Amino acid sequence: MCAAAGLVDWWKNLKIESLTLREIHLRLKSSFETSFGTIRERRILLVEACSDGLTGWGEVTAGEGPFYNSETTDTSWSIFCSFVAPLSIGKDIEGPGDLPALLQPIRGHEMTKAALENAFWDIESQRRGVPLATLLGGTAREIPCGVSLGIQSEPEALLALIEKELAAGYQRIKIKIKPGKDLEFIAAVRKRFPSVKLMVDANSAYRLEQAAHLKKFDAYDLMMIEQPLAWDDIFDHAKLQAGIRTPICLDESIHNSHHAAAAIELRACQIINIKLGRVGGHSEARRVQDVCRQRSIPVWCGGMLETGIGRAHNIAMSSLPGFVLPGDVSASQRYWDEDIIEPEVKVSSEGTIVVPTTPGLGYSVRGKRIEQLTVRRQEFHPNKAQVAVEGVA
Ligand code: OSB
Ligand code: MG
Repeated sequence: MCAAAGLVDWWKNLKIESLTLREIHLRLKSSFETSFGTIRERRILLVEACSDGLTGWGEVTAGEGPFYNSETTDTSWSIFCSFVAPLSIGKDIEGPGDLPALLQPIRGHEMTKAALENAFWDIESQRRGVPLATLLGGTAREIPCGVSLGIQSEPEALLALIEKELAAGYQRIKIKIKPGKDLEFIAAVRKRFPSVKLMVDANSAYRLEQAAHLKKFDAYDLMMIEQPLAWDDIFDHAKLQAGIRTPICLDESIHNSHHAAAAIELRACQIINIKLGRVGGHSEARRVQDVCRQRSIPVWCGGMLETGIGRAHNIAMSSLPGFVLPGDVSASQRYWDEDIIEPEVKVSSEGTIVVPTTPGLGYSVRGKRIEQLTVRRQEFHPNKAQVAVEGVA
């Protein structure tokens, strides 16, 4: 825990006084199947940062295995302990916007770095006494929400799920697809729900050679197809987009604003999904949003089955003006029996989440519950870390 709060002088530098990394285990209410595998038991890393008597929280959005991107819970633990904490602990920064430069020597590992930076955006928001959304440049009072539905065994099961989510108010439906689990499902959904906002997410399950097959999706008035081709590709997506009408949305391939500019200029996509972890934190996420807005490319906020901490950061980010499409940010109750924040994230009957107006995350973090869920923890303080840095530098 942090030392007691003193005078909060936001114009002064922030010192990175202590960091705590925790792994918590949390079971999803129901398993989530994508083209790369099925997820049920989540192993999630949380970063708790202290500065000026204030506490900030960030979440590492890496998966348990390297199947969405190359990061995992365990690689993130290792990179955080060996590199992120030693590079940052004890340092003075003007604000969280300085963290990307501080962590710049570490290549990749965006989700690990994002958790630290986002924790400091939480702190900065508190010490300035402004809501996190406002601090980031957000203006929306509520954000439009969609749901992401995992691959089901039969179209009937998917239709039942969609029925339920539409009744709850969600504004758009995303369904996960993979070869063999695509057209039949899309056709069934379109037939039952002729006017619903519908999109599909392939998580890199197809190859350019399957363009003729993907072109058949054009008949179903999809808002977009998300990441049909390889996780690290932009070029083939441009070739695919030239031959299909359904707009392509990139997720996995966009790690920074430079990638976004390149993908847009190459016409590899018409929409971009921004995930805070994937792009390395709020600073870069805002830049991706800027690049897209300048080029009239709509963006929306993706999800990574986050706890309330990651979800609160997603809500704040989604209030930025470029986020014009419903995102994958939905109610806590869809994921967890009990979240780790209070109150839980709730969605209105119009399918929106109200953006909090209090400083910080806008939700309180349930410390005791986190303690109960913790399976390992590591603390970092300036003096100890300097020893660790010697072996690293
Ligand atoms: O591609 O958007 C994705 C979950 C895990 C990994 C990748 C993705 C997803 C989701 C879930 O679609 C979105 C959510 O509800 O958090
Ligand atoms: Mg996706």
